[in-house]
Amino acid sequence: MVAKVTEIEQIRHELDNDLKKSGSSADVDKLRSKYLGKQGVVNLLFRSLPVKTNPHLGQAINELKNLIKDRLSAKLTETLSHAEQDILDVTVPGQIIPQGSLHLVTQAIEDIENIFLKLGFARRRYPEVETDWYYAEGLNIPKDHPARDDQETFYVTDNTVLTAHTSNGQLREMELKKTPPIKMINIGKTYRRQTDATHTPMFHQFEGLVIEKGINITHLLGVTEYFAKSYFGQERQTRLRPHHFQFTEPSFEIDITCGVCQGTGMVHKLPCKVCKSGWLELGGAGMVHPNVLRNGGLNPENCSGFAFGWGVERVLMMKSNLPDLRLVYSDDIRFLKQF
Ligand code: FA5
Repeated sequence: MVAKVTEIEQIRHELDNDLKKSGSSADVDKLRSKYLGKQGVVNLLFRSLPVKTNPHLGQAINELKNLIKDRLSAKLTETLSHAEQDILDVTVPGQIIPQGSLHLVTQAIEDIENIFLKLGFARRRYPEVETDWYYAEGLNIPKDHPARDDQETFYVTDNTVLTAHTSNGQLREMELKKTPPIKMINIGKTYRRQTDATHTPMFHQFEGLVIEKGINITHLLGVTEYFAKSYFGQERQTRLRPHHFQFTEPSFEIDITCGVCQGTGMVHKLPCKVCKSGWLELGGAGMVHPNVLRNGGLNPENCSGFAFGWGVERVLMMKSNLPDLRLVYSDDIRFLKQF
């Protein structure tokens, strides 16, 4: 028994020395067969025990076996991590990581925002899930009005919707500021149950609102002209067409000259395929209805205002001559990386 214990001690000692000398995974493999192989040190030790052996001795050899296993795996990990360092070649060219960019709609929003900031407008964001009052009733759109057509509007509950326009921001801005002057540009997401080449179910609008004593249509024209020339180019012109909105009186559609035919309606003596008439529709606008001013807590006797609401994706489409608006929200990287 004492002889065997001394032998175990010697084996441990020998293992220490062997491990110190080994430096590669091949060395560790050799040690594994030396100590743990069929004809290895541990098995020979087991076989050399007397038949009715002392159980304590068997236990001591098992502990030795586990110790050898642990030490060998630790050594293997150590040699592998050294090997990895050995093959690190710092002269190999680095991997080129593809670089992303801002989405084209985000870029358009930033461009639009910057144009209006230069004119002194304050950038606003108002709720996308809105109550009936801000979205319709307070904007002079009564319950039975066709503008509430639920074919187009996404209802959340009977009294709340996903906003189909950013005009809800008009009343919210009046409530926030309480008194004129008001000069805001509200850019936000809007939702309608529509989808085709010029419509997407989610799109963005930018809504301008200017209220002060003496504001009239010429101010609306000036801002419209400034935006059109800044965003599309100095050669572009705008015009007003009579229209109807419940929350403005009078109301207009604003058109801008087509960038392809420069407003002539003709390209190489043929009708322009983009606009057909020389003009493209920019969006709705008008003088804020007195009822809306009152609903926002203002007195129409003391102030007046204009408002407009235009589509971000539409102006982007017009500027970049996009054939189909749905491309903007596709995940086609070949299209997106052009911007
Ligand atoms: C309105 O939404 C009015 N609230 C605009 C307004 C504001 C008028 C303030 C007067 C005063 P309209 O429904 O025409 O108007 O939409 C405005 C613009 O949103 C359109 O000219 C178009 O550019 C864009 N638009 C409308 N529906 C979609 C859609 N499904 N996808 C992409 N753009 C759209």
